[in-house]
Amino acid sequence: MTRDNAFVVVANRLPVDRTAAPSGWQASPGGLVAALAPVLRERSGCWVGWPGEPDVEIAPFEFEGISLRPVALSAREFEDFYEGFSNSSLWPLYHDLIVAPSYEAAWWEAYQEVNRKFADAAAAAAAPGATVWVQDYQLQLVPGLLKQARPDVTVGFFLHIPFPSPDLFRQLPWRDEITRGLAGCDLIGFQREEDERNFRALVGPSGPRSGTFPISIDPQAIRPGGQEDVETLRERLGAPETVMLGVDRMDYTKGILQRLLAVECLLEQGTLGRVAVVQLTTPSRERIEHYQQTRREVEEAVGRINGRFGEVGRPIVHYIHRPVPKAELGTYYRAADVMLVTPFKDGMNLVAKEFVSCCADDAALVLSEFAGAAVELDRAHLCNPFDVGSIQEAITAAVGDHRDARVDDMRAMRRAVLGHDVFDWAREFLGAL
Ligand code: ADQ
Repeated sequence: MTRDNAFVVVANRLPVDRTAAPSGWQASPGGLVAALAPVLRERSGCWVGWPGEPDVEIAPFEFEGISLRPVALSAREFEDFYEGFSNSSLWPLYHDLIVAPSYEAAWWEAYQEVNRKFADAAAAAAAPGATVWVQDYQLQLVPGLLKQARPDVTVGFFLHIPFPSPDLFRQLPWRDEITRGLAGCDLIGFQREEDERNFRALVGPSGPRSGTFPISIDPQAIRPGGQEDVETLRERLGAPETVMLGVDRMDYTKGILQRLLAVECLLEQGTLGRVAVVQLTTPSRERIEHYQQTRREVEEAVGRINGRFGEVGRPIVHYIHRPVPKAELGTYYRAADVMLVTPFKDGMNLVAKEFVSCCADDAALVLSEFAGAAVELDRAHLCNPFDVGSIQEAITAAVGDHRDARVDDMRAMRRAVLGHDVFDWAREFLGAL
């Protein structure tokens, strides 16, 4: 590897997945790569990340004009660094303990080793005086390690998930090491001002420079479905009066069960009219027990609701547990009357923004006040997902809202989303850096 890249992105995953296609790789869908691809191409940049398969060494390669530098991880490293420390310690801690985090010394060891590997790969790729942009909670030690090895580079870091209050953060047995790792940044970016305030309260005025940069979507990546596809979909759902939609990774932070419980209560009361609920769920982190439990609870609720209120050939909840192609997602968004986004805590929640960019003018968004997106989408039907009654009220208001009122609110929110897309986000962060 030569030090010839003026711009380096460091992320847990490379923006590609293995496929049977001749090149062997396909682009993994995601706003981050869309936003960064132009910058990478312009500034002879490269992307450092894990290729998604354990125990394989893959040489650097080009993909669609972007230079990719794979970091090899063993199966053991993946388990302890990714499933262990990243997703069983940091993820629940940073999402305010929705489930209890586990803290294991062996996971911490692996987190340090793997962060060292990423930092070494970035140091080897960066040209003198390069800009390096490190992404997310899996790589919080990289800025410090990189700055030590390469004081000449400018290091930015963006945290895609919330940053907890100092009271919670101090639980972490390795809190000092993590703050020292982040102290290597020239700029650290957060989704919401509240996250930035939590961080500042922890590190004080002498910590690294910080800013709030709410992430957004690539509006070209998900386009609203056409009228014909939308009508076909609504027919297939039994031409209900109201189509409600949920689109999530299967994660306990997303509050999928709670929204189903709210729907169940409303069905009991008989106030919903003829309704179909579509819940599209992508499998996620399936080897972690809390994720298995979340899936069991969601599937039990789907079965119970359909058993109680569905008809043969006409369930209430249409549940899919596999990824839906982006091209189809736009049809679901366009066909939905009411979108249900009810996370207990979420850095931003791009699903809410995707929906707002694609939906009909008279559609409505039920949105958790604990999603980062609620800051900008404050004309949604906001709810407290810890209170099933509050979700019920928001759904009732969304379904019954006066058509004209909704149109104004939805158009205003769409202007906000389209007026600040993921390209603006990247430009603003890099400008500040
Ligand atoms: P996530 O927790 O993964 O991201 P989110 O922001 O909603 O959450 O992004 C999910 C993406 O996956 C969306 O683009 C969505 O279209 C797609 N997706 C979800 N379910 C799908 C399904 N069933 N089929 C197909 N596609 C599906 C983390 C943080 C968020 C933050 C983002 C970006 O947790 O808070 O907004 O990073 O910073």
